Amino acid sequence: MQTQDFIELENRLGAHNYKPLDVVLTRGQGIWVWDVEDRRYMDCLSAYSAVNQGHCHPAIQKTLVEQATKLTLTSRAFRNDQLALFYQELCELTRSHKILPMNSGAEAVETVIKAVRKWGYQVKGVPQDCAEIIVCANNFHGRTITIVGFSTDSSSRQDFGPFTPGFKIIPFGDSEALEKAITPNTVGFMVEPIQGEAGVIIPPDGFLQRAKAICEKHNVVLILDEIQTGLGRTGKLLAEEHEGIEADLTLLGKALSGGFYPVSAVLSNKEVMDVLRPGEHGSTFGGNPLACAVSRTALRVLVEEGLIENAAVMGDYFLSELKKLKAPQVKEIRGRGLMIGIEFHPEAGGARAYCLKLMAAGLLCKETHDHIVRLAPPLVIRKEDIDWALERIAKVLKAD
Ligand code: IF1
Repeated sequence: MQTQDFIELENRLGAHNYKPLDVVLTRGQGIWVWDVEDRRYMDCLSAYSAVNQGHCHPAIQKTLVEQATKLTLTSRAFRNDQLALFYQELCELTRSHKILPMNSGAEAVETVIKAVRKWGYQVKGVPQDCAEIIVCANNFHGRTITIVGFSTDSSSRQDFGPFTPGFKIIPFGDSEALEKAITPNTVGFMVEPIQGEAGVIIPPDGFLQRAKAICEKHNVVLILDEIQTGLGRTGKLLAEEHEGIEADLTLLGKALSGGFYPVSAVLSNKEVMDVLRPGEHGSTFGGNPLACAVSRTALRVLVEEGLIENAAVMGDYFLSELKKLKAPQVKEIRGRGLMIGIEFHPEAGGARAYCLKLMAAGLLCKETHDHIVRLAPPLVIRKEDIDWALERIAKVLKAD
C-alpha cells in the first residue's frame, strides 16, 4: 500500500474529526520520522510535545518491552510494585507532596476540577454546588464536555452543550481581572503557563507571580496546566520555574511517558488531594505498572540526558536564528525553550500553506489557528539539526 491508499482508506472508514497533513508515517527515531515511501522528515511537532525524549527512545522502549513481559495491569483494586516508585521519583523531581495518576491530559483536568470543588466544600466552606473555577480566554485543556464548556473556541464547543456550570472566564495574563473575578465561592484558578493551542502566547512578565499572590490572598487554589509546557519543553522542568513560583496543583501528561503510552498525573502541594477518599475517583488504567515503569524511565531520560538544559540552549538558538531571517511575511516570532510560534501576516496566505511547503522541504509542522505555525521538535535536537531546519525554513520563506 502507498500513501494515497492509506489516506483513502482512512478517510472512508474514520471519523473526520482531524485534518492531518497527507503524510503517512511508519517509523521514527529521535527527531526524525519516515513515511511509507521512506521519505525522511524532521518532526517539529513532537506529537504536541508528547515525544520530548525523541521518537522510540531506546531506554524507554526497553522498559516498555521488559515491563510488558512481567505485568501490565492490575487495576487499583490491588497494589503494584511500580506505582510507589513512580510516586517517589515524580515527587522528588517536581518537589510535590502527592500524586494522582490518570491516563489522558483531559482526565487529569477533570480530576483537578473534582478535587478543588470538593476541597472548596469541605475545607474552604463554600456552600454546596456553588463552587466557581476561573479559567482564561483562549485556553486549551482538553475535549470532555466539561472542559469544552469553558473553552472560548467555537469549533471546540459549538453544538456540544449543555455544559457544566461553575466556570468563569477572564482574559489570559490579566491579574487585575483575576482578582476582580474572585468571589467567596471561588475555589480554583486554572491556567496554562504559556498558551499552546492559542498560538504560543506568553503572558506578561510576572503574571504567574501575581496570580500566585492573588490566589494565596483569597484562599484560591492555583492550578497550572503544564501538560504541554511541562517536562522540559520550555527549557525548565516546569514552566512555573521561569517565574520562580510553585503551583498548588500541577497537571502533567504527554511527555510523562515519552510518547509510548498515555500517562497523566495531578501533582499536589496542598491538602487539596487529601479530600478524595476511596471510591470517589479513579480509572481502570490509571497508575498501571506498565504506565508507571515507562514513565519512570521517561523522567530519568529527561534528566540524565540533559534534555531540559538542551531545550533552553537550543530553543534560544533556534529563536534568535529564526528572527534573523527577517522574513517580510512574518508578523512575530515568539517562544520559550523549544516551544516556538511563527505568526504570519494575514496577507501571507495562511499558516496551513506554509506547513505544506515545509512538509515538501522535509519538516513536519502544524498550524494553529489560521496564521501561526508552531515549532516544537523533540528536546534531543542538536545545533546541526537546527541549522538543517533553518536552511529549509529560509528557502520556503524566500520562495514566496
Ligand atoms: C488534540 C492543541 C496542543 C493541552 C493542554 C490539556 C490537554 C492538552 C495544555 C489535553 C492537549 C493537544 C490535544 C491534541 C491537540 C493538542 C494541542 F493544539 F489542541 F492545543 F498540544 F497544542 N492541556 N493538547 O495542550 O490532553 O487529553 O489530549 O491528553 O488532537 O486534541 P489530552
